[in-house]
Amino acid sequence: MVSYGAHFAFILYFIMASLQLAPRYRVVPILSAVVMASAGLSLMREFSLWETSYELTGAVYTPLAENSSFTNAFRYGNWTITVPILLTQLAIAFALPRPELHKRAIRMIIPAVLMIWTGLYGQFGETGDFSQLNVWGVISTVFFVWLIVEVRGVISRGVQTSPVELKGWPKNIWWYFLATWGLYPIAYALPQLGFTGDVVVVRQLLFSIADISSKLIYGLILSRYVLRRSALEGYVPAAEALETSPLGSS
Ligand code: RET
Repeated sequence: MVSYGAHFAFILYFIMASLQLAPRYRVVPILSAVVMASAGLSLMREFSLWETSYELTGAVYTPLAENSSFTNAFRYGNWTITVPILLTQLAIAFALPRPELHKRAIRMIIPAVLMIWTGLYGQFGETGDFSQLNVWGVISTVFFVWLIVEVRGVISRGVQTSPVELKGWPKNIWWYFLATWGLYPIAYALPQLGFTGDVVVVRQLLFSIADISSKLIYGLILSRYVLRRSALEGYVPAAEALETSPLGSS
């Protein structure tokens, strides 16, 4: 509930933030608003599915009925939409020239989608023996490593294209990316990591922390970066321009 509430609320923030930006950067927070809407709807669906699948008895969640099942598969479906957007946003924020932007976005999206779909298949194998979970988890991780290499390339270009004052930003975004995207494979592997507690509950907690970090806070960071970049490149938002003009202040 915290997750989808936060995602829906920030749609407004990102739309408003776009108004402060030079036209070439406006699409960065707008894409965050799209991600917020898409993830919010998917998480709301996940929440209602949870409610029809489990009941809190004492301190533990127990399945409500034999024929009701809970699945995280909707999340993976949703990532297929949000992950390509999150990656493309990065290349747009770093103002890569258009042909390079397209090339780099596609080179990130291919391993990302393969990572998600192989993981989606693997996560159905977490009951019984863990061989399906493990084999497809490893295959998915290979695509993740490929994706990390591509993202590293975009980050390096970001350092090159950023104004001197902002060169530290892409480097920090890189560490932030690794720390937050790295939470997803941990949540996936919980049963195999020997975790014996309430796996379904702890996994929802991890996914929620990861979602708020990799979409919402990531969007905030990118918006602040393009806001600074836009100002350094000489853009003055319309309202401010009016306030500081002789006409506006008289
Ligand atoms: C899976 C399967 C196990 C191996 C790996 C995985 C990685 C998933 C990631 C997901 C990122 C999702 C994001 C969603 C935002 O909307 C598929 C769990 C490596 C990195 C950022």
